[in-house]
Amino acid sequence: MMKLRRYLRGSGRVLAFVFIASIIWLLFDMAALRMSINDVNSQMLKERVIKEREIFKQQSKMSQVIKGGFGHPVQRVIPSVKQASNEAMHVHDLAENVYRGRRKGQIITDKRVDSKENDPPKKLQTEKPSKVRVDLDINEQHQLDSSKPKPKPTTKTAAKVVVANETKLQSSIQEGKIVELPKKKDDVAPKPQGNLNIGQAKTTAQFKVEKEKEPHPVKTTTKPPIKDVKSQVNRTITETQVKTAVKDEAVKAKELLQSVPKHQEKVDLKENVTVVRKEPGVHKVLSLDMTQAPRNPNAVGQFGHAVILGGEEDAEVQKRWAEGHFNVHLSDQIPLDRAIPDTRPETCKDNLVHNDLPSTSVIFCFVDEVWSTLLRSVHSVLNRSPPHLLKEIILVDDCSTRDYLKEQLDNYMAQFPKVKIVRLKERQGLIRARMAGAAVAKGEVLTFLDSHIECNVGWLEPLLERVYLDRKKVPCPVIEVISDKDMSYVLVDNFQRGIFKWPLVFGWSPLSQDYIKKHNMTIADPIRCPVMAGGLFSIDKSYFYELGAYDPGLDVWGGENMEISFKIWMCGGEIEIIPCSRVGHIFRGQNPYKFPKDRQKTVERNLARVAEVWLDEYKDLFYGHGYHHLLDKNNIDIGDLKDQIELRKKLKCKSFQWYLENVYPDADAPVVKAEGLVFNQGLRKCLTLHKGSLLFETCDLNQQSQHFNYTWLRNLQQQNVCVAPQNKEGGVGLFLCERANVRFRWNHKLGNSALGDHFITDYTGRRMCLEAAPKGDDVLLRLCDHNSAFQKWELTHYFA
Ligand code: LR7
Ligand code: MN
Repeated sequence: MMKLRRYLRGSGRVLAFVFIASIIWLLFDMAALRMSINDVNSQMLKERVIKEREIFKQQSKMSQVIKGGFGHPVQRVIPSVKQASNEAMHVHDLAENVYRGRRKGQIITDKRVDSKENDPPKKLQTEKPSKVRVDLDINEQHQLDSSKPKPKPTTKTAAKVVVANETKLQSSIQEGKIVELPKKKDDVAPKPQGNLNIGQAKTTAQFKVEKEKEPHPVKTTTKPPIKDVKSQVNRTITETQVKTAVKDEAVKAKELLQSVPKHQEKVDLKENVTVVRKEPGVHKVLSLDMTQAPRNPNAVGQFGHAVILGGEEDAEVQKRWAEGHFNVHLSDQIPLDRAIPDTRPETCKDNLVHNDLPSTSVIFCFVDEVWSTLLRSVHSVLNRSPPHLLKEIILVDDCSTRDYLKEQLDNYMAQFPKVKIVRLKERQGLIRARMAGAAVAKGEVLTFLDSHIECNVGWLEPLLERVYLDRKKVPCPVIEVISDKDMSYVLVDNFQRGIFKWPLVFGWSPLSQDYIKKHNMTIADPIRCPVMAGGLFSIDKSYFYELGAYDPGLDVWGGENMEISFKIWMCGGEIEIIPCSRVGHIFRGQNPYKFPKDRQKTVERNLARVAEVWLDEYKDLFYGHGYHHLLDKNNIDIGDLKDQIELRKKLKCKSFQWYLENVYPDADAPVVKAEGLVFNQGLRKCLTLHKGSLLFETCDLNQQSQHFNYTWLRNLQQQNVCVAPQNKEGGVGLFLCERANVRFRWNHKLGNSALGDHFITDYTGRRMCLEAAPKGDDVLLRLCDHNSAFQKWELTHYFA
């Protein structure tokens, strides 16, 4: 023992010291090694993201324009996407290998498919699918799973999630009155003006509002939400992040602006004093996108890529198609927060917007929307909107019947304090649903979106900037296509604007090259838009109410885009498409929800209301394009229009003719089908209305008595006097015109068609035609004879 002690006192101590020191050294070394591995990993991650972006840029550059149609702006096909994707795949694979050492599957390659066909595809591909599946390590972070609501978890993690308080029905709301939320200091609840009174809606609108309060942790008694998504949504833009970004970019922007002359002094003429106003600052549009480096780049549909499912999934695709009239089965597999390509024109990123833009309430109305698309819509707003501008997201549930849209949706959304859910107790249709959303909105600007969209990077500020510049501007994003079949995000053609064709059918049409040249337009400039598509736009809230919101008499779906478009333009506003703001939308071939009444009747009734209120003398163009039957009050009750007509007067709105001349000059809108002298080929004389009777005279353009109109209601008339069969037997006489009366309708077409040049009456069952008596002393109704020159008539001018 003593020996041992002595030994340790001597050389042994040194040895022990050396031994301990080397162990400590070894530990440090290992730690350092680990840190450097992490560095390498994150560096590689960055590089990977950069590479992916480059690939996307290349894809955009490679994009080509293909021929488009009236249905939607031309979709651009990316021919070499497959190749580009393969490159992306290669990058991914490399990364995969490095990260995980092995890879069991492949990433999906893609194919852009035109989404115009309505029906579920029989088969989504002809080749054998290169089905993509990446088997991930179990420990790897999850993508936001978009599949149907999952069974409620029993794990403890769910307890982390917070839920919003549900408030009970407000009595005012139950009674169909306007919802007034408690006022905060700077939170003024909207005061709907004009005609917006939900209580006045045709059906008794009863709204249940679930109002968000400050979220609080779930009590143990509270049912856990479907899924602990909070842990998965790991990228949330914080206010501070944005403020710093705004600050930095504002500094840059200021430097840029130094060369621009500033108007710092403005003279207030009323007061006759000079007021020095500080010009508000500007900054470059924020390109905030929390999905830029997605957690799982290999996920199905990531980056907006097309997905081709394996043939074995066809049955499931077909089975679930009707749930949304798009590929629901596929949508459910795509991350709720997937990345999509930044499709803005290059210059958009450098655009300056004001630092003090107004805030917006984003309003989504939905009825029986598919879970994954609804959530992807909401996440796209949360992930790509500057939080300081996003006041709230209001989900208006238009009385959906699907279970998952009730408590499960409440629970899911509870983790996002900005998301509020308004529940309508009766199906109102999207028009009144939007008004219910607007009624509770607290933002200065209302932004309406469909519930199956994906907002692209930088989408919001360019819209708000337009409203900021002029509160009467109503900006719409470019609506891009999310394929209903493969869920790919497809670019659309530039310079497209929304128009209508008769009978008030919405469509897209490109600006003419002349117009583009004349106005020196670039692809990033706002485009004046005669009619908006309807679903996606921002509008100053007070202006929306000034315009009387929507006509609350419009039911369910359809026509409201015409109404608001005519109203905006004719009453002093402007509609614009903003190319720097882009939002993808799933175009469906069919409405996936039920209409409370017949769909066609609902839509045509809405359109008739719009025509009656806004089209003036042009409304006959609407009726004349297949809607004659709407003129007959026995067929249809379009409801009371007094309020709408009064509103138009009160707002001193301009005429429809003004709209056509100034907003949509290239519209094809002749007030009559034909006009001028009515020449009879057999007699070689012209029809004349003289002292209340019809006769024939030598044709003379200067004779007003020989001038007739052939109208859109297919009447042959002079002022309000119509040429019509006297009875079903053979006489023809003159009558005061009656719009709805079938007796006054003649079919008349020029040319070579069967019975071309004839006037065929609608009045008799047999084919009876207008005929000049051979002596020229009478006008008769006779069985049609395509050879008879006395039944052939020609007007001086034909417009349609
Ligand atoms: O009764 C209803 N209640 C609702 O809440 C019917 C519909 N909705 C919801 C629905 O869930 C959806 O979110 O309203 C939204 C629009 O309905 P969709 O998606 O069935 O309409 P759509 O995209 O087929 O049709 C377009 O025209 C409509 C006419 O009323 C609306 O204006 C839609 O908003 C509009 N959509 C767009 O403008 C997107 C681009 C389409 C184009 C071109
Ligand atoms: Mn839609």
